[in-house]
Amino acid sequence: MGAGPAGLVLSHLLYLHGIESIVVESRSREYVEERVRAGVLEQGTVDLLAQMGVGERIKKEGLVHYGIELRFGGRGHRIDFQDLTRGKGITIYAQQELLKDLNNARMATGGSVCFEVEDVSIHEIDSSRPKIRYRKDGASFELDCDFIAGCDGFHGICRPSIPAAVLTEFERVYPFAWLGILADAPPSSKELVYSYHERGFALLSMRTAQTSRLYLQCKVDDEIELWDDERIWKELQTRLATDEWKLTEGRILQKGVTGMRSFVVEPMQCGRLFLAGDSAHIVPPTGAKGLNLAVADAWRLASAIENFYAQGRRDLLDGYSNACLRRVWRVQRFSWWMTSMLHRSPDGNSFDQRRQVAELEYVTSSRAAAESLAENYVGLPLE
Ligand code: RFL
Ligand code: PHB
Repeated sequence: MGAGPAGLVLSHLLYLHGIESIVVESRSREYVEERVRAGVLEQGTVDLLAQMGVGERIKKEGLVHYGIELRFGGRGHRIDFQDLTRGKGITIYAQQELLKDLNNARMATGGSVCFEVEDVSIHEIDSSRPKIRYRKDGASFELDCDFIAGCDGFHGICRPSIPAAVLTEFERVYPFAWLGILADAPPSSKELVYSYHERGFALLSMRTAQTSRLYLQCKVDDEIELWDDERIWKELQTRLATDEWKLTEGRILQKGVTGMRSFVVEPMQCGRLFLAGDSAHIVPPTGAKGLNLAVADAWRLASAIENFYAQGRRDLLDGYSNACLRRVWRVQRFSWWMTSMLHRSPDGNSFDQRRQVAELEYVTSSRAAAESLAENYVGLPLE
């Protein structure tokens, strides 16, 4: 269920193992392939995609970075991933480009991705023959499955289809949001810049050599209409300013406000339904982890299903949730930590602000602290 990163990676991995799957998606292919979302791929994600035969365009067009900058007090401090992680890096590549690559790979190998379905529901997940029902073009369909993978994102129907008594939810909603823009302007920095400022957090990222992606901390209930282009650039200029550096402005191509939350549901499975990606967990975007975590779940689920068919083993399926959750909670911790270090909380006081600056000074001056950030940012190994 769901043709996002989790669903498409899982479906293609299953194909490579010789296992048939059908992806059911409520949106159109165009919508999924145009929606602007993530942009940072961990080294392990890039390596996995290359092994799957989906890495060609990423290798050609992706921007490989070996560090990020933390900016505060009007000065930048580089975190050197190459040095701190023995040569690892990240790749900037838009999520919607990855989805195009994955859809093309599924189509080229006879895969079945069914877009624009309606009234999707799942049934009998406790039986050995769970079912998916949906309508498309006015006709009703029922899929008889061995397994259902709930890859339908945070607002999907799979998680709510599990009896509430089975699930425990863990959640934190942050008292601020991100305003994100895509701009027709060459990136003003070679690497990502995470800036802590008294007016709030700002992030400079990019998509290509001609396109910048920038974010500003804003209020949770800020309507996008409040932010005309002039105000956005003025605020970015202020929050990212240093003495000798200049932010290049350009036409704003797209803008939107996103809320920030940390969320985990346990367990990530019930009977023959397995949740993967945002359907089971959400991280605030400050650590750039959501897509990568979705891919890690999909990889683990594919290997558990493969072991079931090839060797009759059930242990990896039974242990799926526990194995995923170990990584999920580590990534939750890192994403929460990056978020709390870099944002101005409306609930915070002067003590919190001094503590944040002390934390930033520690991370940018202690090798041990910088190593911890770098190790998590480039991504923990897929074990
Ligand atoms: P998705 O991508 O939400 O895909 C779920 C799919 O399921 C479909 N669907 C249904 N299909 C059938 N039936 C239903 N009832 C359905 N209900 C929903 C949806 O249409 C959709 O196509 O989940 P998935 O695969 O788990 O992937 C998760 C990632 O998309 C997400 O975590 C990232 O985008 C988060 N994220 C980032 N992650 C990173 O790793 N690095 C980043 O730099 C990064 N930046 C970001 C982000 C997310 C952002 N926003 C907008 C939330 C930046 C932003 C601003
Ligand atoms: C992005 O480029 O969209 C991006 C980069 C880093 C983040 C979040 C989003 O932490």
